[in-house]
Amino acid sequence: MWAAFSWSLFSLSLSLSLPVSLAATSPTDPPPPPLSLPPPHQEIERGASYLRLRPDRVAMQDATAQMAMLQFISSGLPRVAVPSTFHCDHLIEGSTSPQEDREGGFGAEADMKVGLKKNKEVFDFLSSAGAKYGVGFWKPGSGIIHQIVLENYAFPGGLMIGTDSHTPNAGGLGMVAVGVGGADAVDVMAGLPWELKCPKVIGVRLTGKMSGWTSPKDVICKVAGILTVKGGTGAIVEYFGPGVDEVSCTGMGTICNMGAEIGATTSLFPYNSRMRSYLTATGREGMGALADTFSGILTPDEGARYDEVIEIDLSTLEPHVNGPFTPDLATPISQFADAVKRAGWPAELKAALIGSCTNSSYEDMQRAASVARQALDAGIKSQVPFMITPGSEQIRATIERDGLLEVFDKAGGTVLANACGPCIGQWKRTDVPKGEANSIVTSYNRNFAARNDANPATHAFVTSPEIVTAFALAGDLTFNPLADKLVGANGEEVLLRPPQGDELPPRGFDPGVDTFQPAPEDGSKAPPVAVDPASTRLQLLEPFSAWDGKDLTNAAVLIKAAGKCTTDHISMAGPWLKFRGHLDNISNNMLIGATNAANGKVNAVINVDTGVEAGVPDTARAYKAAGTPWVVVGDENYGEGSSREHAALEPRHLGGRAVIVKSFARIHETNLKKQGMLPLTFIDPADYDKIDSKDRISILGLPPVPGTPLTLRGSRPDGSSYEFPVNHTFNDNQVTWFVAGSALNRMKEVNSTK
Ligand code: MIC
Ligand code: SF4
Repeated sequence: MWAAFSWSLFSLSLSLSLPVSLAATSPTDPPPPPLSLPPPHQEIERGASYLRLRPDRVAMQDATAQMAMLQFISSGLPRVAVPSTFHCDHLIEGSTSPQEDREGGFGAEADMKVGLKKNKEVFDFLSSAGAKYGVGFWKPGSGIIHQIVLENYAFPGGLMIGTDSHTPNAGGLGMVAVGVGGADAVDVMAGLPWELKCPKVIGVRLTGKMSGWTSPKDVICKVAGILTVKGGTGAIVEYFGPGVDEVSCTGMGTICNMGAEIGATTSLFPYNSRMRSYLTATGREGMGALADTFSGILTPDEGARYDEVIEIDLSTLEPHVNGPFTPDLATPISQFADAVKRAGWPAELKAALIGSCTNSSYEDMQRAASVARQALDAGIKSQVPFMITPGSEQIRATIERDGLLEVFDKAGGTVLANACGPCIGQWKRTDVPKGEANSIVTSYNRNFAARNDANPATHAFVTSPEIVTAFALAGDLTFNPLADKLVGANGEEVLLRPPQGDELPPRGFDPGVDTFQPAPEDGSKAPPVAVDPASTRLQLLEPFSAWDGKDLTNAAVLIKAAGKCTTDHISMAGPWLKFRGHLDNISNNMLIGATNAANGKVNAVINVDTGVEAGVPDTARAYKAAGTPWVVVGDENYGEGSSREHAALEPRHLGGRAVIVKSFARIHETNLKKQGMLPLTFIDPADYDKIDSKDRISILGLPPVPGTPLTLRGSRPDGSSYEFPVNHTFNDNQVTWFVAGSALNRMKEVNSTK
């Protein structure tokens, strides 16, 4: 594995002025010809040059893997070129109260039964595609992609991509791990170099020592508050300084995981003894020994050059609670009760949820259980539904063996399946009607409106598992566990002691049930992968048409979106996850969460051809049928959040041509380019105000020429018009995707000439 080491990043160090930060160095053993280098002697410029990299591995979760695999199948290639895995985690729904379809049961076992039945077709598809094309298959129940990767595949100095925005979780083990759309994964699985704009490097210098209630989660909650949801865009966030060694390996994973919430390309920690212990505990002693011998190049040089440095003193860092509705609204716990009262957020807590890929380590679970145990001793139980999601079967089995699950159970907790569940809106919640304002608190990472339970009035807050547990016991968000007391069964007041937890299980990990299906050496004998043409869940892809060679003229503005427009607004998850393998069906959710700037409503736009008001997907379909091209106009950080390429495929499928916004989130911008769309940005953000949704838009100067803006011309209904330049970030290679109609079309063109 080390021979395929990420020499690709190493090559950066050749061009960047030394000494370099860790993000720009990685060992090579020995380096193959560095594909990532531009022609000899050309400088690599952070934030500007495109790198062509060779990742060591690809990981895909079930909700994004379907589309990635459908694209891979249509490329006609026989087998993936790099080690790759599927993880069945997003499609299992979690229930927290008795449900009819679960024969009156709820929780892990009941949910798994229903999940397996409901998603059989998709799991069978992934399992058979894995066998045919050489992709390892982690069965439903095995756990959440990032936890499995950390436990099995991540290694210091490696480079991987994953079709999920929280792939950077592996940075906790010193791996450069980047979240991408499915089309990027297809490139890598096809053996092509993977293209990435050379990131800038933001350094976060940690000093001091954490204690008491403060945990790694608070580091990233604090960083999110400083950098905001777009502050990490185009950057690797690299942690360094003496405080780094105070954080456990899984804690570093938590910090890197939630770097996705600030839009960072990835986050990374230098190799240290905490990683070494984790490698040993997860059965990778040999890898640890090897990493030791390379430690010099897995740690930053003295005086490394960072583009920006943030200082965090762990000794004074308070626990933080972030939210509601955005992960960068960070409030220290000492000020949180006031913030709740001042903002009028519902103080009564309705549900508390711990676990997920972000926070389900052994240490997390022990610290949460240590809080619950103290409450139990005082006769106090959770005041609200309290859910625990183990990140993997290994974690579940280990915390069961060590008695932690019993503690949670006695405190009134429900253990959910080893899967994403409520984190991705797969939550069969019945206690609060849709539209009713209420508060929930989770140890997850994202809290956009409607994400967990499809209720836009739910105020979701994110914090550490131990603070979530304390809130669950109080049932009230104005409770500060560091200062306020609970009342025990005997009427006596109890002040909770700070949580305790072992970094790693003293008795070692219990692997639990074996849930992995390796890919056979030779897939050619495996049966072909069948997709039923009548299926509502899976649909083979039709290639998009090539560019017609003309400028885009007189396009309608399908929607001018106002404010936050994340991938959850563009292609909602939850109930729509079931259509992730069927482009036409999932397109019925396109932009239904976005707010129309013209009327302040969601999913209500005027068709400018007919004057009829209808839902966004219906209107798009009407334009497509009438041959009217359309564009989307949007605000800042458009496409923030998930890596889901459906947010780009859907507009392309329904006849969209361009998305013109103030700024993009990285993965979404790439996804749009890959599918043959034009992602464009206003050079002057005030130009956003010039466009009215009744105008007709032309984009002149196509195809895009690298480095040269395009021209946007708007024609108003009264016959007047306006013009301004708009930026794009296409490079020469990406222009070929636009011309061919998609990156996949281009790949096929190139393959056919070989
Ligand atoms: C998420 O956390 O938003 C998800 C669900 O894991 C997504 C992937 C998806 O939409 O399938 C992500 O983060 O990329
Ligand atoms: Fe799953 Fe949530 Fe992690 Fe995304 S953030 S991979 S939905 S657990």
